[in-house]
Amino acid sequence: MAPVAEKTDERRSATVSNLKAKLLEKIQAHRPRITKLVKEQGKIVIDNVTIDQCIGGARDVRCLVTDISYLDPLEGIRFRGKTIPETFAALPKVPGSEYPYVEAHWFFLMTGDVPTKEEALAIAEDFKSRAQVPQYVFDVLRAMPRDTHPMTMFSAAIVSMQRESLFAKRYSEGMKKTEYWDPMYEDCTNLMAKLPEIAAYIYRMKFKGDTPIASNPKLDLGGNFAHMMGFPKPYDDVARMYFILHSDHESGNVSAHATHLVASTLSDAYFALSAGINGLAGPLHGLANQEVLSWIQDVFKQLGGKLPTEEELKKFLWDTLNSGKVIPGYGHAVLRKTDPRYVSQMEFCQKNLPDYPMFKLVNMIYKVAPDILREHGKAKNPWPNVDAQSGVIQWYYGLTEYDFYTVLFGVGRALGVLANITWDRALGYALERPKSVTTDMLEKWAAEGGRKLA
Ligand code: NMX
Ligand code: MLT
Repeated sequence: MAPVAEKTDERRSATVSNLKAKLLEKIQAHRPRITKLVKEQGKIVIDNVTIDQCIGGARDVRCLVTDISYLDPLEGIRFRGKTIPETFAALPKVPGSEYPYVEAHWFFLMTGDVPTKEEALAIAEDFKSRAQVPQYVFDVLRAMPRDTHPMTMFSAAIVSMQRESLFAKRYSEGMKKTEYWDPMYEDCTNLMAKLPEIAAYIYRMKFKGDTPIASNPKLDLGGNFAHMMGFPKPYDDVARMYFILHSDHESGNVSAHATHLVASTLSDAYFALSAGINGLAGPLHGLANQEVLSWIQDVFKQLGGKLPTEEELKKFLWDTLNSGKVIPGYGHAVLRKTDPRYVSQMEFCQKNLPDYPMFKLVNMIYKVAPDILREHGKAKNPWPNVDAQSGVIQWYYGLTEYDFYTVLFGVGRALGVLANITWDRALGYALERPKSVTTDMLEKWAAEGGRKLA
């Protein structure tokens, strides 16, 4: 039986949904595995670090743990052991929709168990009871210059709610380490429930003449998001697909890592997620999806609005590379094949918008870009990533303000990183603090053929 101190203190969520009780069971079963690994097997070597990894962004160094997703370079992402098609097939679907409840994916990422439809609906109810965004968040957003980037607004809105943190409150009152996960879970769930409305508010305020649409509590998260954005069906399914696809990509990507790093100081979820969103806002990470769209628009502009020939496209790609820019949406730090998230969206396009010129152009790029990148000889992975395809779908359904695309990525990414930091606190993961060295040291160790390990 759970010790009294571990009983969940937010009765509301325990009564509405069984997720928290399940999570506690899972946490209690998992803790002894971590204790054993650290105490009995802690000195077993699992990796070593070379000078180019030290200078080159720690690529491929195994020094983070997560059980929520794993990224195989050749296969792509698995959420809790399931591929993308397996995940979509397993999770309960919203009636009349081809895609699952986002709320079901939250349950799945948190616990590793596929929820029943009733469990998914209970999460949807729980989210609704937490969804009201404080008025001061809207006031903060309205006080910002209207030309502020939507990612800046999104990050500011998140951090502005830090005063709501139950984790910070409970920590200042003095709580046991074994209890940390509980208010962290509460903060993460409260945040996740509010993010869709915050994102939609930013969109409508900034791009739709300041005409926010009130939430419809009868709808699931994806359906309500589409409603608040002002887009008719099937945008609800686009939202569900998009949020699930972008949810998690193991722990080393910048948004997940930044969230984890900040949370490792026992900063609360509001500080941590805002940091992760700031990382996502970089063009080498989540902002690439807006870059892809502006780049594709340039292709059309330069060619007078028509589809290019293969030769014209090849020249455009080479011009991009020769001007010192990257081909946005191509390459990856881990993947060494076409991103299955790209494939999943490609299949959606083939079914729903097969003749759309922009989709045709994306396919043409897919045909020529890998060979060009190989010939260029720099990128280790010449294949497309998630961002190469996602903007086209948004554009087709009327979301043409591509500055907003990374906010969509951010709402989806929150599912994974918030589940991760809940588990970080449950398993007592340490303050993250890798060791740095100087260039002199690297040169000395290089001359000696390697650093002498004790
Ligand atoms: N176009 C041109 N050059 C590239 C590309 C590309 N798409 N991808 C990698 N390179 C270059 C890279 O700039 C580097 O050049 P240099 O040696 O001059 O610094 C070289 O190839 C080696 O880089 P890699 O080891 O292949 O890639 P890395 O792990 O450093 O970076 C990305 C991964 C994703 C940042 C990189 O492939 C890239 O910049 N891609 C374009 C931007 C993009 O699509 N980002 C989105 C990633 C997914 N996401 O959503 O986060
Ligand atoms: C992601 O989804 O986070 C990106 O593909 C980047 C990464 O995994 O490094």
